[in-house]
Order: sequence, then C-alpha cells, then structure tokens
Amino acid sequence: MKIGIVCYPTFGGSGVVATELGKALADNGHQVHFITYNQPARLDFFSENLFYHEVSVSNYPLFDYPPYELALASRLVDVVRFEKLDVLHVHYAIPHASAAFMAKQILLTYGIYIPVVTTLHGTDITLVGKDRTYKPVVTFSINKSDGVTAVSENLKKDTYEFFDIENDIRVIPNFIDLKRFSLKAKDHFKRAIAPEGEKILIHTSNFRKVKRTDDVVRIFAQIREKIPSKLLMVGDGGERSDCEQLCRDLGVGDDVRFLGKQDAIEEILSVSDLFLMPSQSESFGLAALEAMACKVPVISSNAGGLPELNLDGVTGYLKDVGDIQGMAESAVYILSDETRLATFKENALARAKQFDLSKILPVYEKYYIEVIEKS
Ligand code: GMT
Repeated sequence: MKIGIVCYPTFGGSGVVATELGKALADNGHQVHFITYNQPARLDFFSENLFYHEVSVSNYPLFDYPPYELALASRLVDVVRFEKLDVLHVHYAIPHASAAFMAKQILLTYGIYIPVVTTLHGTDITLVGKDRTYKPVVTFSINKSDGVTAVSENLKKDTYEFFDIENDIRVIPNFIDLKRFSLKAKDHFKRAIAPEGEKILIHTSNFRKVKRTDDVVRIFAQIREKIPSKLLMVGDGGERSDCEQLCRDLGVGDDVRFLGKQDAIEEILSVSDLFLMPSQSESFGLAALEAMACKVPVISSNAGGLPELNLDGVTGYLKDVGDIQGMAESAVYILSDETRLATFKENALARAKQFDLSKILPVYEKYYIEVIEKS
C-alpha cells in the first residue's frame, strides 16, 4: 500500500506512535509518506520506502495566525495526487482530521477518492477536543472519516460520551518495539546515579499540568522517608520549573535529577526500579508501556485507559488521581522486598509483550484494507 501519515512531528505520544507505525509499515514493504511541518523526531534513518513531505506555512503581515490547516490540506492534495496514495492516516484529530476532510473534498474535483483514517490519541478528545472552540469541527471531521481508531476502550467511550459520533470507532492500542525497548546493561550509569545502591524512581513526560508532575515529587518525598532512593525526571515542559522549586521546598533536591529531553530513553529506564505516572487523564500511557518493556513496574493513577495497561497488584498499582499517600505506600510495598520487586518486574515485561509491535502492526494493515475496500 501507499500510505500517507499526518502527525505532530514531536516527542509527544501521538507523534511517536505515528512515526513508529510508519517505520514498521515501511519495513513491511509499504510505501510510507509523512506529511508534516518538521521531520518527525523519531524518523532518524534512511529507508527506500520512507518519504517526508514538509508542510511550509507562508506568513504574511496580515496573518496574526498563519493558517497551518490550509497549508496542510493543500500539501495533502498534492501528495495524494502525485504519489498516488491509497489511504491517508491522520494522528490526533486537531487539526489533522479536518485538514484531511478538506483535502478529500478538493481531490474529488480531480476524480480521486482518498479514504481517511483518523486515530484519536487522548487530549484531542479529553482536553482540547471537547473545548467548545473546537467541538463542532472535531465532531464533524470524526464523522466524515472513513475509519476511526482510538488507542483504548476508555478513549472510545469518552469520544462517544463527549461528541455526537455516528461512526464506528475501532480500538487499536498503542504498541512497543521490544527490539528497541528492552533491559540494557547500564550498571555504570546506575552506580553513578545511585552510588549507595539507592532505589531509582523515574517519571517521563512533557511536564504538562495533566501529568501532575508535582504529585510525582510529593510521592517521591514520601517514599524517600522510608527507602533510600533517587528520582529521575525526564522530559521538559511548562511545569518543570515549578517542579524544581517544589523539590527545593520539600528538601529533596539533592536526590532528584532533571534530565530534560532524552533520545535513548530505554537506557535510562534500564537503570530504574519503578515508574511514576499519577496523571489526571491518560488515554493509554505509552510512557508507562515503554517502562514496562524495560522491566520497570508502574505506580499510576487509575485515570482513562491506564487500567487497560497497568494491572493492579500485578504490574504495579493504580490509585485514585491525587492519592499521593496511596501511591507512595504502594511504591514502598514493592520496593521494600527484593523478591517482590523482581516479580513485579517480570510481570511488567510479560504485560508489555502483549503490546508488541508484531501483534499490533497487522491489525492496522487489516484495518487499512477494510477501509479502502469499503470506500
Ligand atoms: O501525553 C501527552 O500529553 C502527549 C499525548 C499526545 O497526543 O502526543 O499523548 C497521548 O497519546 C499517547 C499515544 O497514543 C497516549 O499514550 C497518551 O496516553 C496520550 N496522553 C493523554 O491522554 C494525556
């Protein structure tokens, strides 16, 4: 197949899923065309089946807001026409699904019907999408897509609840490439971070409010009272400086390291004992799946799709959003017994294997064929 992929080219979950999917499809012999405003962050190697088409937005003094959606729609028209694509797969509804709809209408004037698959990732529904500013367009463009997928049952349920959706939504969960995400031997790094054999806790995110990064620090402060430990904070975003200040206020600054954005996340996960994800909402929790693939159990909130990934008492624990004490107690329970910790680590990996790329890729391929055939 010739597949066009539209996504945010950043380290965010939806961009990562879209890029990893495109790379895997290309490996499987499909021709994959990424259409976005920057080279996707994880599109870092050459393959004869991978193409990148940049969307450039011309700016004029008249525009307070450069119209990216129009530039994207125009680029989609060109790429579909000249590369003869079979299907367009847009990740994150806003503004990709509506740009794809516009491109689809324009392409009809050339006698071309391009089926569009929209994948809903989370905040495009739970935060941004249901904002009145965007709701009518999001509803319309989901209903006009030829296929719609959501990354968890919970996100599917939320989408039907918040919007007037007539289309079927297929759940295709996030996936992990276990060839890349696996436990790496990084003992020298572990010794450098935790020279006295302290336990290592980790959080990775984009430091947005929805991630409740201040809860991460508070949970850690309680764990540290019971168990010698260190915290690694990976990623960057709006909440980071408040979070750093909170570490100083709570007197835990010396035991917390802010590492910023990192590429080789699997290496940092490999030295970690426990992952903290106390999010306010989380449609799936790809970062937790990456941790589990590196044998790191997860203490998370029970928000959104997290219970579909993290199994309470098996791969970690789930607590209500904001239950800092409960999360800290569960962490101490796991970390205070080496045999118990080892069992949770094995369980985390076993669970991650159920989301291996080799299992999810054929599901997407079959879905494309189904959508193309019915269009
Ligand atoms: O987590 C983020 O804020 C980034 C966001 C995105 O769209 O880039 O992630 C969402 O999509 C991921 C991939 O499908 C999911 O694993 C994340 O759970 C989801 N984030 C939220 O729902 C907050």
